[in-house]
Amino acid sequence: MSDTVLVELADGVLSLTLNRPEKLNSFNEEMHMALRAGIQRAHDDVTVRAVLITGSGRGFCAGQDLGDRDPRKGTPAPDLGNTLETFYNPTLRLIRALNKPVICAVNGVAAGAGANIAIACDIVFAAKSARFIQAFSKIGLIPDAGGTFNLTRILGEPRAKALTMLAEPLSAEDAASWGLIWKAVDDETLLDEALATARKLAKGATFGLGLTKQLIQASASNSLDDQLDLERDAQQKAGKSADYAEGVTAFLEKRAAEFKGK
Ligand code: LHQ
Repeated sequence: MSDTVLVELADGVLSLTLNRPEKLNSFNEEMHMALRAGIQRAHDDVTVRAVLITGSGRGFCAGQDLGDRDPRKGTPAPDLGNTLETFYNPTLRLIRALNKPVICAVNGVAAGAGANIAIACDIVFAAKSARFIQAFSKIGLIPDAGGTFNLTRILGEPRAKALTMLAEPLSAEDAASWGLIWKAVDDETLLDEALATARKLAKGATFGLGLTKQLIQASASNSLDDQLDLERDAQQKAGKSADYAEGVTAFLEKRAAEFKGK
């Protein structure tokens, strides 16, 4: 098992900690595969009801490890399309397809694909000292890992274009006030707050949360009519879930619900 991602399962929360701190947790192939395996486990393991992604050390993730493809080595130009298809895109798709909440605790700088992986998570907390940098333009690349999709939809064209073309750092507090993340919190409380949220969700009606996530994601490319149809179908499923029966029963019995995520 690789130590480039630390994996821990407790209280229904699978914590995945990017762990190459000396390189600000930038991605090499090993860390890609370890993160992918962690998220795949969240798909496969019914005892996992929420995921928390964070980084060790002072950074969250500085994107691709640029030392991995050193142009000074004189090797032919790499096929970065293939890198995306092989490593980044499957992970992005897995995070979005996972029918369980993915919480991200951005503990420090998030640059390049590291920023865009964070933004692709469902609920993003960031330490007030963290910065988000669309670093791609500084090295002649385009914003990947879903950046052109998510930034444009969340921020609109003017801010998406300026952020990506200028590659200026965006503070955690500005990211929160722009709606790019959920909350900027004190550095000292980041992990506790993110973990408490993950634990709360893991105890929640996760069957319905999974449906909610998929509906909200689908809305970006749907008409209102399409979306109303999807809501009808999803509510039909939710209404047949054990979580719904338990939620209503607990309400009527004036007690806390015990959801099972089914
Ligand atoms: C790093 C890195 C790094 C290696 C810090 N690699 N060592 C997809 C397809 C395929 C290929 C290309 O990329 C992509 C997607 C992408 O992600 S492209 C964007 C790649 N990332 C970047 O361009 C960011 C590069 N890093 C930085 O600009 C800075 O390090 C930031 C602004 C993130 C942090 O700055 P500082 O806080 O001043 O830290 P630092 O620069 O001193 O970094 C600390 C160490 O981490 C340092 O190593 P050293 O041995 O000198 O202590 C850096 O070399 C290393 N490091 N990022 N991406």
